[in-house]
Amino acid sequence: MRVLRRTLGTLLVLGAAVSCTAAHGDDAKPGGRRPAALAPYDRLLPAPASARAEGAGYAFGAGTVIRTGAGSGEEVRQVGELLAEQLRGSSGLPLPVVDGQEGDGIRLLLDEGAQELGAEGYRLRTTASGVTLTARTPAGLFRGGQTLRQLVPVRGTGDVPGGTVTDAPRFAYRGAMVDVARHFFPVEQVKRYVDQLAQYKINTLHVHLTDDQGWRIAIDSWPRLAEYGGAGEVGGGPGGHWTKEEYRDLVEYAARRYVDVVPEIDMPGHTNAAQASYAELNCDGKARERYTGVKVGFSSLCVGSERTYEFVDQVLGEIAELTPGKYLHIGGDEAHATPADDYADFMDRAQAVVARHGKTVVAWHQLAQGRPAPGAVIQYWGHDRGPAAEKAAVVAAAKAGHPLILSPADRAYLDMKYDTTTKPGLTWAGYVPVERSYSWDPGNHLAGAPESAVLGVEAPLWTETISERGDWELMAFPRVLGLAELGWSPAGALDWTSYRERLAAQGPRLDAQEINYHRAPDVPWS
Ligand code: NGO
Repeated sequence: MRVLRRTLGTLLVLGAAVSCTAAHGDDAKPGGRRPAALAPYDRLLPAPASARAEGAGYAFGAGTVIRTGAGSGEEVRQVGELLAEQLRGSSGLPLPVVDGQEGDGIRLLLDEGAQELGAEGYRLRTTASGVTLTARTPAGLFRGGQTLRQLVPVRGTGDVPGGTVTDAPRFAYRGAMVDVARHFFPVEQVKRYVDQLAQYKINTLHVHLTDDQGWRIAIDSWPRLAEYGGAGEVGGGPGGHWTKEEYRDLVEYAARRYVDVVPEIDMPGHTNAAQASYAELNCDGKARERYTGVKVGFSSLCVGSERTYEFVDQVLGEIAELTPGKYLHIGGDEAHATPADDYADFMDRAQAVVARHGKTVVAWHQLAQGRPAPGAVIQYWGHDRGPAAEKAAVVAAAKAGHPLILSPADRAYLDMKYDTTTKPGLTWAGYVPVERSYSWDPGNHLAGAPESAVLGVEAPLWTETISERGDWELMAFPRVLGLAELGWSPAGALDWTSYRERLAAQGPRLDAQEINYHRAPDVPWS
């Protein structure tokens, strides 16, 4: 399967290269030929494992219905309803969802025996009589539906060209993170992002819920965390927090799009908001002032106090209870105010708490220099010029069997400025233009870490400098699409020259969705 996929990926890249040559005589922009000229199956983003145009197409129009197999169950029906809703939005068609596979239209077919498609893969086949999506799971049908959205016109109706896509992800974990602690954002904004991400097959949303500047999730046993610790943010704005109802609603909304929500409670540093809310969390018994600046590394829970571990247990218990997914992120980054031995002791106990609540730990890569518990997932956020000792510890952890999530700050951090002209953002990991954020291979990025240890990739959006939706989208788009492709597409399909054309072809789609994306000069937007 792997070899087959690699070959197919190469074919696809070859296809793109051939089209490029053919376009030389065109009135192409310096960056390449006009993206609109790319054939629909060459335009897909993320690039599928294999795609071939062949035969007659299907006229997607007023008569189109969506068929979910009789007896395939409520979940497939829901996938059909959601796909209908999404396609109605762009086409204006009625698109009723009906039972039964007989007849023309868009058919969703669950085939539990299709082992080769895995947990999220799908096959999409278009002929004159319709489009058939086949998958082993409802998640696979949903992912295939997102591919179909890219094969229909951005607006209105028209032909879906004949052809076949057979597709499955390279990595199981394809994430994006949002920091709602530095600046508060309502759940509605996060849902909008989930929709934007799910269409590019991202399957995990990591929410950074707590930091020095704010605590954003209600905890019943420690109510002042959100009520007091949440009432502020960077720059002195009012802040805010999510109720448990709002959080559950977000989790459910994301789940319907096959996006898993991973909550993060950052510890033992990045805890000033908690220490301001409760005096007893401080070794000197004195509550801290709320903090509205952007410094890091100054706060620490009181590692020697048993009360701290009651806090950790109760908070993580309530968070675990809100979390259907298996992962719970406990931060662990930049605990500069916690001595190294204390850090390792604290993280031992915090990891044990996570296990007791039935979840798997995810932590930032500093945990690798402590004592990661068996199975703990390490999230690497270093960069090319970062300390060798840190990288070595991450590589050693990977070799010892710890899965890795890769978020190299000089590639995957969406809060790094693109270039000198970018208004929001930071530069501590350097500028990250679109090409740089795309041009790396997660399979061999960390020299010495085996590809088999790589669970996937994640694009974090930190919000020290981001307080409104426009800037959020400007920083995330289009770079997050590149991360989506790095997580999904076979290694053989990763190619900047082909990618930037496919990315340019997404422009009208991003426009239609009113996404405020950066018109990066290295991409030949039409
Ligand atoms: C670091 C730091 C965060 C900052 C971010 C800004 C990690 C894991 N800890 O990343 O607190 O917000 O950089 O880019």
